[in-house]
Amino acid sequence: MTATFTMDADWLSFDASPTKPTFLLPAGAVDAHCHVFGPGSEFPFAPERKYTPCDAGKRELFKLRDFLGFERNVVVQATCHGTDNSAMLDALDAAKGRCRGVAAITPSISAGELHEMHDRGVRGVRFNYVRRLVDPEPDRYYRQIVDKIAPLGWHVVVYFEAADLAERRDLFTAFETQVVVDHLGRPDVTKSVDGPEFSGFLRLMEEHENFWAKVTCPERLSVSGPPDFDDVVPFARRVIHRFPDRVLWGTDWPHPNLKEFMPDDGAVVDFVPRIAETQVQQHQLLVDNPTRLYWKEP
Ligand code: 0GY
Repeated sequence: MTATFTMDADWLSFDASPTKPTFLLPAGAVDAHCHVFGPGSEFPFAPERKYTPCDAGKRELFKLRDFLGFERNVVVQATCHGTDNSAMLDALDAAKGRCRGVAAITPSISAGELHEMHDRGVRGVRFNYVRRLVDPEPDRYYRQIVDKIAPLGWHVVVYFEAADLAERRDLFTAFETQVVVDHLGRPDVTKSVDGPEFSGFLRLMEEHENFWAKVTCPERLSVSGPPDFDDVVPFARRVIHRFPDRVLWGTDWPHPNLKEFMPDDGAVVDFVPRIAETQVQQHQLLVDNPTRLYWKEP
């Protein structure tokens, strides 16, 4: 029997008619943070999920990729699919080399399953510590996974709230893989960019050359809000300026769990030149860095 799902009553669906960005993406640009949701009838959502989204499958993702001017995507497994990576892997297969994936796995995964995922384009795993999305596991759970993926040259993507970094710092810095921090480590942008909290994050990147940051999701981090997200700009600029070869960028389409408004993905792309101010920075952010992390064999 085909599963049917009803999206949450307060779910905001992605904008199906975005505007064309004014910013012309460089050739080879990668949307390095996006998701696929279902469709639920084909790829059922996980029983343990904390939200039920709208369907947002690979066809819509590829249509958006072409419309905005990206060449490639990195599809990050979303928590609504738990550790069943089928929808993400199906998108990778369909994209024929133009998509890489970041999976969610358990420590019991076999070497055979990992190698199959690698062949299909997976290059990392995501550890999510955001409690409204998952119930985090004990540290040894994540260490066991890292031991399994490190030999494949995969990296770890970590998603956490800024206030939780102190508690996880020792765990993360012990990982010998590359470590990519989602959404600038979710800073409180009402605080100073020079304040102790964000300085601590910058120090983490300074002291650990295997750490990368996604300078993504102004719409999630901003308190001043749309259309300009001005309060996020100094945080993103600071990271790009200090670590130009360790930053990634993506749309975060289909923008899960936004409750107030849904961004226009054309405007999302137009945010890039506000945070990466030179053509050199833009090329590193959109082309060189994601290509190195996801398309080059280690
Ligand atoms: C994001 C952010 C969110 C959701 C997820 O996997 C997810 O469910 O990542 C969020 O709600 O903050 O990166 O898409």
